[in-house]
Amino acid sequence: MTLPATDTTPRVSWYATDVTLNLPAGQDTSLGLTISDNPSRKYRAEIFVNGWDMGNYVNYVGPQHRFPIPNGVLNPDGDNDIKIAVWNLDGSTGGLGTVALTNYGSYASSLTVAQNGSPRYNGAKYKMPKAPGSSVDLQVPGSVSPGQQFTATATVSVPVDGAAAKDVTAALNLPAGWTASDSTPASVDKIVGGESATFTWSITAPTPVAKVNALTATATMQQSARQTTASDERVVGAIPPLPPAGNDQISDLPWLSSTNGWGPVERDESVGENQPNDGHPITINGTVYAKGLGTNSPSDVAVYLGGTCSEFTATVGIDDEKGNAGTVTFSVVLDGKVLTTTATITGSSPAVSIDVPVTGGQVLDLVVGDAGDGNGNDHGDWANPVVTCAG
Ligand SMILES: [Ca+2]
Ligand SMILES: [Ca+2]
Repeated sequence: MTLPATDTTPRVSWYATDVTLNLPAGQDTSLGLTISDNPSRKYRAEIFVNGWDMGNYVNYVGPQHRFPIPNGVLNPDGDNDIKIAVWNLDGSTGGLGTVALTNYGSYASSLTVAQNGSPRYNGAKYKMPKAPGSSVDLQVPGSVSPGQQFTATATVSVPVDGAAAKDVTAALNLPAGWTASDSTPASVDKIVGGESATFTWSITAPTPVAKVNALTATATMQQSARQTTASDERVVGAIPPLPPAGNDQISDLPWLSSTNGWGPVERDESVGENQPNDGHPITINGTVYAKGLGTNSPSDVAVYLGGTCSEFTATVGIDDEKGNAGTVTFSVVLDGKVLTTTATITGSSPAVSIDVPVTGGQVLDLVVGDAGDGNGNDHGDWANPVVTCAG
């Protein structure tokens, strides 16, 4: 087997050869294709035999240098077409190296294997899809508040070489509870190639509004005497409600998210066991607190402040339900920035007061860490965690 040349230019090169075999009848002979080269040369190769992809060779990595070619792919008594696509990874050390057919051995056998023709190229299957005759671009806010009213626009465009669109209308598909005005305009007589038209709606989000809302605009038109459509979908998120004006207990507010090391974070009770609502009154060193969060490290409660709050205060410690056991740290994080972290607090530590400004912050995270020694007995309590907000 010979190669015409070694081409080291940085591109894909195809190496092709025909091999006529006349292997002895009545024997099962196994052949493979072996590529050998200096591993400092940087290229990859895809190996095809009789149209079948036999594998990918990476000269500078290996480890595979031998690619068996099963009978049924290889024709032992006739012509074989071997093609190797090589792409060089730099401008000087490309391939291809030495390529050889290797005999793995012959065994007397009555076995005969039928040839399996590879699938031919299917021009219809792989042809480029037809360019769409029109497109829609829907514009809506990324997220909205409950009950918020906003304007949505859908721009319908016809490509430069597209057929003119006539009698164009546009409709919105909204999630349950959302309402929209009729479109302005109600319809457009004609959009010629290279032009566009914009439809607008006044939309009102429901109260409450779901976290994820898919809105779709679909334009319907006549193009080349046929009715065609084009559409665009956008996802609108929800802005959580702002904390009410005054001093708000975190356990009375909705949370953006919460994570906990043992069951869920509990509201106004200790974490207890790993089921919801199985805790006890929050108690730190004999003092009982009616309000607060019962956690087990590692824990994180995220609350939306929306830039309307000024101060966060809390009293923290390990709940008495674990005696003197447990070691934790408490951190207050505002928009990803740590405002304060306590020293390690143990089950016998006194309660610790936290008081930090949160002015202008959007998202508050109350984080309980395991103090580096695992989370056994780490029943951290946030007693009276309060944000002071303008509403
Ligand atoms: Ca629990
Ligand atoms: Ca711990």
